[in-house]
Amino acid sequence: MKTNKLNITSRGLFKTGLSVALAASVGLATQANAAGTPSGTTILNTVTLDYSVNNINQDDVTADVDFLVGNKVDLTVTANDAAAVSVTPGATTTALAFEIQNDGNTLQDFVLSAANTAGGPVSVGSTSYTDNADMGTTFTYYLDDGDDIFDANSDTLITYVDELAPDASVTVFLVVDAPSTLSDDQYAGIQLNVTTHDGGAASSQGAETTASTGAFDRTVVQTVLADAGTDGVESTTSVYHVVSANIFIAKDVTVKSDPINGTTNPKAIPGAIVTYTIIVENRGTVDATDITISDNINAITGIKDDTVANLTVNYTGAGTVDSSATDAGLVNVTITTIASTDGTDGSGNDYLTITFDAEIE
Ligand SMILES: [Ca+2]
Ligand SMILES: [Ca+2]
Ligand SMILES: [Ca+2]
Ligand SMILES: [Ca+2]
Repeated sequence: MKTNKLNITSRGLFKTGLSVALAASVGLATQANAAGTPSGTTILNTVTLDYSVNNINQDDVTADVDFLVGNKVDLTVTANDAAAVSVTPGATTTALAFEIQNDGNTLQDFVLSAANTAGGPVSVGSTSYTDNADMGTTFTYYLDDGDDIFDANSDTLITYVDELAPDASVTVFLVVDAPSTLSDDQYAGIQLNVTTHDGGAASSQGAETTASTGAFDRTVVQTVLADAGTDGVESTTSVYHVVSANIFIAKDVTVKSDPINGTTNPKAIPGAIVTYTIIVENRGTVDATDITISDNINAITGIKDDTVANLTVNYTGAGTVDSSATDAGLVNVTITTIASTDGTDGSGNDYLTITFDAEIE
């Protein structure tokens, strides 16, 4: 006859009454399925030998052996965003979301690091993009408070995930500055690296978890790195999509009249009236707001002071246009909004022209 016993060290659960053990073990059994038997569990096996002498049954003889279940390290790191995350140049609080799951059978700490990906294809989920930009290099991480929404006030700034139980997972946000030099429609990939560390103490980062070397020792909790690459490190990528206004501006000049030729083939001689034309268009994917266009005509050598006239703004888009020629020398045009590109250059609600006249000195 042979019996097997399962004792879990540091837990009194299975030593308590049957009804209590059954009720409590439902949740435990579900939780323990994927990761397997928790590390540190003592598995005790007793062999029993029954025999007789001269047909008289003798006392059973037994022998025990036990061993400790080892630490099988495994983890999964996934990007939570379904597609590239839009970011504005200069933004400092745009987050990427990741899920970190402890697939091992031991409570662990998981240390976070990240880097920009350097060109080429980069994916978030099943969507691939071409990396052609970099974000900043200072990465910060936040542990989500459970609502799956990044909020620097309610989520917790961390450098590692502390004490993640077997089969448990957490949502972590990565935040990095978007340089102001980024331009519309660029993509910047980020690789998040998660390194397995010992749980150590709560609120304290344990040492990096390493594989046990040498022969099996049934009295020691030995460690095997069971993740891909057997290094205790898993990584994944996510992607920022830079979205911005892309303001095109150009300036041109024609001669309207001169004192000799009038308006017939006039030339740019002293006393002539010139017409300046300024073209502005938003060729980017996001509205531009609070636009101010200023042109200090009185500061131009060769143009007579205070001769600006016929200031005209042609704009069919939404938003307020305010224009003035203060002291007839300083052209100021302010516009509340220029819409994102309509895909056609030189026309549309994303396009405006400013014209005004001035006299050559
Ligand atoms: Ca890059
Ligand atoms: Ca949150
Ligand atoms: Ca810890
Ligand atoms: Ca257009």
